[in-house]
This record gives sequence, C-alpha cells and structure tokens, in this order.
Amino acid sequence: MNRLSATAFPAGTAEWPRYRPEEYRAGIVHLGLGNFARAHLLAYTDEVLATQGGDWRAIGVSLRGTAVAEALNPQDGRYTLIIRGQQTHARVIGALKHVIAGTHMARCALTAMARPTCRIVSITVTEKGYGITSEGHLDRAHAAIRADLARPEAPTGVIGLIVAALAHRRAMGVQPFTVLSCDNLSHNGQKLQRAVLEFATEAHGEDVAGWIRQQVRFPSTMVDRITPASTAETLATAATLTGHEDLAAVETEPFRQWVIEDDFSAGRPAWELAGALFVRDVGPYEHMKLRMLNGAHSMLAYSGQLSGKAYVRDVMADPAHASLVRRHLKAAAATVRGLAIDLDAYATALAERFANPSIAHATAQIAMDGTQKLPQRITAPALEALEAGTPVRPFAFALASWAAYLARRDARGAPIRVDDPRADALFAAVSGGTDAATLLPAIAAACPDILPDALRAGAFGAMLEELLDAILREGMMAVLAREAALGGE
Ligand code: CS2
Repeated sequence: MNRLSATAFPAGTAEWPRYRPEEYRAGIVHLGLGNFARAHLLAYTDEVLATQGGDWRAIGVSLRGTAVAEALNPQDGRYTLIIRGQQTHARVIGALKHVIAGTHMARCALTAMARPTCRIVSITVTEKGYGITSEGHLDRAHAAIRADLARPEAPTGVIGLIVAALAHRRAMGVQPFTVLSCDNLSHNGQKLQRAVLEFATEAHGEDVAGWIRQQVRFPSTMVDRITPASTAETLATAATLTGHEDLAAVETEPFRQWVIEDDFSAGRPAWELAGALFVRDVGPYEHMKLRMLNGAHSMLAYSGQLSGKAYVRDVMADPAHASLVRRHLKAAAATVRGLAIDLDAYATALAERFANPSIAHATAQIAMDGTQKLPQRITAPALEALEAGTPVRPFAFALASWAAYLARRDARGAPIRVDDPRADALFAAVSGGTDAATLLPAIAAACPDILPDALRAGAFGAMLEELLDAILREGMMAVLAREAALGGE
C-alpha cells in the first residue's frame, strides 16, 4: 500500500482536500503538534482553505521528540482525520505544510517564526508545557523556563521561543504575530501574556517587554474536541478509508467547539466559516467547558481508574457512575455565570458525548497531570460553590477520588508513582500513611493550589475526609453505589 502524500491518488471513501494545499503559503507556526491540534485547529483551518483559500497553512513544531515529524514529513504533512459518531467517516487534511523537530528544532522554529509571512503562533502543548503557575505567573521551577532564562538566545521551550522570535522581529522592524494559546487553562491568553512579559523583562529588558506589551495580542480561547490517543486500529481504519498507509492518522468525535477572542494583530483565517465563534470575552465559555466537561472528566477518570473502567464510555455504561457524572455536571453548571446558554442541554450533550461507544478515550490518559488540571477544573468551582451556597459534595468526591488514586499501592504496599510533573512531591506526600487524616494534610502541603485551607476546613474538609476514608476502606465500587443513592443529579 502506498503512503499518503501530496501526490497520492485519492482513493477510498475518505474526503480528500477540495483545494490544492501546495498553492498556499504558511501563515501559522503551531507549537506542539499532538493529536488535539490535528483534530481541532488544523481541521478548522483546512475547511477555511477549502472554502476560500489563503496563505494560512501551518508549519508544525514538535518541541519534544521526532516521532510526529517522522510520521508526517514523508506524507507532505497530510494525515487522515477519522470522525467517529454514529457513522465513521474520514477526511484527509491538507492544512499542514511540514513539521520541524529534532536537533535543529529551535533554530528552524525561530526562522519560521521570524518570517513576516508568519502571522499567528498557535500553541497546544497541554497545561504542563508552558511553565506557568496556576496563579498565572512564570514558573521558574519549570525545566524549560530555567534553561531558557539562562540562555535566552537558544530557547527550547514555548515561552523562550516566543520571546526570542518576537525580540528578533522587533529588531528587524517586522510586525509581531498574534500568540494563540489553545490549551485547557483558564484565561489562557492572559496568563501566557503575563508569563511572556515576565520572561521578556528578565531575559531581554524593559524595552523588549514594553514593545510586546503594546504590540502583541494574546487572545484567549476555549477549545473542545474529545481526541483519544491513536492506536494501531486508528491507523488500520485510516488505511481502509483512504486506500493509503498513514502513520499520522488521528481519530476524534463529531462535536467540536472553538470560542476565540477576536483580537488579532496581523489578520487571521476566517475560522468562523468552519463554525468558530468570535467573542469579546471568552471567560464564561472557558468556565463552562473547564468546569463541566473537564471537571467531570477528571472526576470520572480517577473514580473510573479506581473501579476498573479503562474508558470513559465504560463509566457511562455503569448507571450509578453515570448518575455521578450528571450530578457533577449540575454542580459545576451552578458555578457558571454570564452565558446565555442552556446549561442543562449542554450537560445532557456532554453525557452523550462521554457515552459515545465508538470513542475509546482512556481514563488513564485523562488521569495524567492532575496537578495541572484540578485547580481550574475542581478547586476554583468548589471555592465559588462554597461561597455561593450551591452543592459542593460532587467537588469533594472528585478531590477524594484524586487523593485515593494518588494513594494506590502496589503488591508490596509501596505507593505507585503517578504520571504528573509533580509526581515526586505527590509520591512523598502519600508515602507517610494510608488514612485520610494523614494523607490530606500531606497532599495539601504539596499542592496548596488544589487543596487550599478553605477546602480543608469546616464541613467541606470533613466531607472530603469522610469520602477519602470510605474509598480507601470500602473500595470505590461501594462508594459509587452509596453516593449515587444520595441523588442530586
Ligand atoms: C481531557 C481533555 O485529558 C483530559 O484531561 O479532559 O483532553 C478533554 O478531552 C478535552 O479538553 C476535550 O475538549
């Protein structure tokens, strides 16, 4: 079977580009080319190019590793996007030009970002990729930030690259690009702007920082599309649907959403043609999505892992567990303000998306990097719900599930190291004991941004302790049944 490429002859039932991708130049440099960017930003961009063309193809940059570049470059950037709903269909995406990775990554990325034709630098590197604290400041303990502050002229991380490229453009008299964060952080644009300014001040001085403050736009975005990791089956399906071998295929759900602050300094693709929503303030949309979709996801990932459910759809197939998902969605919705959206209908749609039988979204994947996710997904709405007097038990249950997940033991009774940038601190925190009274203070000391004093005290603190002890002593299955019996969906 021939490999997918720009010259591959259209075959299979897949939809092939209805335009000639190679006629358009790149206007976007995208940092972090995981499955999500391929299922989201590049899919939107591909549709705009098919509708009206434009110099808006993307050059991808892999900050770590070369696997994605090795899969995509021999394919001229082409890949299959498999959309799994009631039916499965596929689309060959032409919006990606090529991928930069490997030894010369930084030099090549800076060259691409310095070109005047680059008008947007977009980013999907997950929460931990930036080097921003949960309060929205530069995280000097982050490995890439530390390295890049020491050698700002040879950056390796997101913020270092952006600042070096902007400083270069300023020196050359080239207008800046817009910086577009597309990760699940609240106020992602604003936080990135602040961290970039802190870095620029320290590494390049007030002149460069002042120019960035005045000239560079950092619109915030809310992004949404459930995109599991690709498997051998993904690649096999792509081969069937396109008639070509594709080592970079991605699968995703039919639903997608993108809400963007319309604040670009050097133009943008007409993403609204593909359904993106441009608004003045994305904050309420971010709250809705982070607290409802992602908050429920984190809760079901930890409680799912502890009750033997490998995939999100398995959680939804357990009536008790599914009712706790709906309970969580309701409590999270009560903390979302300022949107003329029917949140009950949004919650119902989320539960249906989670239940999609053709999407194998691993609870282990969502359980990763909890310290980076829980502050905006669980802690912030829990604090607001406490203040407002709306239901808080679902948040206590989510936090207790996370703590119990951290406290898992292997066959010899030793704690299991989790996949998280703060894994060492978490491992140390859960090593000292096996009951809530010992575990919670230790976890809170390691992660005060997840368990602040306000969630350790009073009725909430007591509920958290009671739930964690119950999970540890009786097991998650028993607690799921009891919690579900309380109602509250
Ligand atoms: C998930 C998200 O892995 C996770 O933490 O909650 O990746 C989620 O699938 C996306 O945000 C959906 O848009």
